[in-house]
Order: sequence, then structure tokens, then C-alpha cells
Amino acid sequence: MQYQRSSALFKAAQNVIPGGVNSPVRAFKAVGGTPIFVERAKGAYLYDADDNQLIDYIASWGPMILGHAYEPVIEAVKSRAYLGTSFGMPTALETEIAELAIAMVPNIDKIRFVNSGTEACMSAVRLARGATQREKIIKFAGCYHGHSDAFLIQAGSGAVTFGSPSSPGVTKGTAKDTLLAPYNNLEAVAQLFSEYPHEIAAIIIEPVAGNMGCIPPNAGFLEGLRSLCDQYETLLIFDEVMTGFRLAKGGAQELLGIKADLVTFGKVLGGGLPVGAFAAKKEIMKHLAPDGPVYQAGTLSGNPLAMAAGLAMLQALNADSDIFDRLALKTEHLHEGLEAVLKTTHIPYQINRLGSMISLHFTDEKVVDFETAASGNNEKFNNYFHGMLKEGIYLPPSAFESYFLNDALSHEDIDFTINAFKKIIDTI
Ligand code: KE4
Repeated sequence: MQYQRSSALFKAAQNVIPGGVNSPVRAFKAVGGTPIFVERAKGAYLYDADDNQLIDYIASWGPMILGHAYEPVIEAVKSRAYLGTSFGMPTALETEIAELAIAMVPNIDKIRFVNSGTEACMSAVRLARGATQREKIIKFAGCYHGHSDAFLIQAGSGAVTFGSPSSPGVTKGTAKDTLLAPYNNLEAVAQLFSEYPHEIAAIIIEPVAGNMGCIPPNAGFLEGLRSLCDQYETLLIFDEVMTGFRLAKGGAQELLGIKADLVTFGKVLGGGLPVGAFAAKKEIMKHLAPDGPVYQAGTLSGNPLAMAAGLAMLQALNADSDIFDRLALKTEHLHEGLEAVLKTTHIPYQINRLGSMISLHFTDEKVVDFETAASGNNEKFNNYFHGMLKEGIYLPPSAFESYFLNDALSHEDIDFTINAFKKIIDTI
């Protein structure tokens, strides 16, 4: 594999874009080397600027669950574009996708579309604060809910990848209202409630964490959060930007059988175009402008192109009765293959998996929270990442990310991936 053109493109980009990228995790800072510039993609494959074909395990960090350039989404965007790209006025299309999303996801009556997962989570927290008249929130170290100030405290994903989980620029005033607990630690959350019994508007959590690698909830953890929220009249926000429409039609609420009070979405919901959303029962959504006083707005919210892409995506997922089982089985196949290779070595490892989310950690500690996720051997991870890249496998360029399998991946692709791992295992 050679990357001359990606290197040249990266140099040019660095002259005009901070770090040469529009989102830090793309810069390969954690793993070193030159970021890959992609030209096009189809199905499970990326084609980079040097025309290398790569099997894709990030799926644009989740959205491309049906594979890249999925025909019905492309057609929907193309035909919609001719009708005009944005009006700043309501369209019937927004009602159509809202009705379908509400039919697919449990415990929601109304949904507001925005333009990113960050905007969805930021707005959901404001709505929770407005509806409860309380100011504090609880988040979990290593969880990432986008780059809104309130969340950049012990955040995961790119924030922790670059060693700045608590970002400069976040004021003390903001930080004081964000309480922190370790993921999977119910006692720590109970402790916060006993310290602030009437001040916590919401808990916001990734019901399956994907920004510390993949970390499923321990048995009883989410159930415990649900009962603490009921006891203290605090709202439980499931950040399903990653898990929504990926783990099941109804996301983590459906798969894990836990009822959230507010749910946020992004990624898959937009079919690859910029879409986020937050949703709840009407008793909560009635506080949101223009019905209620909690303000939230957006020029391109409900944009017809993005709605057309998202609707085509949801229609495909809703019509396919075994897509989620298929994806889970492919992910299990990958898990078993990687594990079989690792078992021939003395390399300490953990593999975490749920549905089509999976991650490999080079540590002998069970990875259940940020601290144990951070105990992984980064040098091994970086050798693994670059070794697999050389074999034509594109993995997340950070140990603090989950892989996202897509339905276009064939069993041959997964076997190819496992064989690539076999080839490089002695080099990591
Ligand atoms: P966006 O603003 O990036 O659309 O969504 C923020 C967000 C919110 N909640 C969860 C659970 C998320 O995972 C994300 C964004 N995910 C990262 C990947 N870890 C986006 C990739 C990036 O930052 O470039």
C-alpha cells in the first residue's frame, strides 16, 4: 500500500483546515502516520486517494449500516435535490420520517430533528433542565455526547484520544453543573443523588458505550439508573446517536428493555447526511418551542435532502426483519476469528461486543469503564491498526472507538480480515 496522494492532500489540507481535518479523530494523531484521504466508497469498501481498496469497519462512525452508496438512499437524495435543497419551511417529508421513527422506537410520541448528534444531546439536556427546573446533569467518564460545553468534561472519543477529555474553553460555571461518575458504577451515581437530591435534571448516558471502545452495560446497571431517576424525579436520557437504529429497530431501549425518558439520535438516522434528533413522550416535548418556553432552532433542521436520505434508510431497516440479527452474527464471526488468532499468543486482550458494535483492547483487565479502557497497551494498538491497514483493513484510528459493522460486509470480507490479523499478529 502506498499513500503518496493522501500525504500530498494532507499537506495541502493542513494549510487551510486546522489539523487538516474537520473532525480531530480523522487526523490519525493517536495512531501516528498520515490520515487516509478517501475518494469514494461502495458497499463495504473504501477507495482512497491512492486507489487502495480498504474493507471499512468504521462505516463513517456508524451511519453507513447498509454499506456505502446504498442505492435507495442515493436515489432518494438525487430525486429530492431537483425539487430544491432547502426551504426553511415545513415539508410533508419531515412528518413522514417522524411518523416512521416514532413507530420504530419505543416510549416516544414526538421527535425534533436537528443537524448533528451534538445538537441533539445539547438540546435534550436543555429540554430536561427546562422541564424539571433543575440545573445539574450526570454524565459518565469516557462517554461522549458531542462537543457541547456541558459534555466536554471527561469526554470519550476524540477528546480522550488527544488527552484532553476536559477541554479548555469550558467555563467553571458550566463544569460545576456536570457531575461525573464511572460507567457501570451504580454506587457512584447513588452517591451523587444523595449529595444533590433535588438538583439533578437528567442523567445522560450511552446505553452501550462506544466512545471508550465498545462497553456494554453490566447487568442491572441501566435498571439501577432507571430506578434512581424514578426515585429522584430525574429524567433518564439515552444517547442513542450510535446505538439508535443500529442495535435494533428500537435501538438500545428495545434490545435491553429499558425505558428512557428522552432519546437522542444521529448517524444512521440521516443515512449519511447531517441529521440528529431528540425525542420523548409528549408530556416532555410540550415544553419545547414553539409549544413551550424551552428554545431550540436550526436553519437546516429537517432539511429535505437529509430527511430524504434518512427516510430511505429507515424504510430499508424497517422492512428488513433480520438485518440486526444478520449484523450481530457477522460481528460474532469477526469476534470468534480474532479471538482464535489471539489465543495462539500470550498477548493480553479483551474483546467487547454487542450487536454490530465491537472493540479489541490489549489489556488483561475486563474493560468496563474509562479507567479499564485506558489500561490498554497503546503501542500494541497502534501496531495492530497500521498492520491491518497495510493488509487493506480500515479500523478506527483510536483505541477509544467502537467498530461499526455494515450489512454489505460478506463472510469472505470477515475471513479476509481474520487472515490479515493472522498475518500481522507477530508484529504487534
Ligand atoms: P456528532 O455531533 O458527531 O454528529 O455526534 C456526537 C455524538 C453524540 N453521541 C454519541 C454517542 C456519539 O458517538 C457522537 C459522535 N461519535 C463520534 C465517534 N465516536 C463521531 C466521530 C467524530 O467525532 O468525528
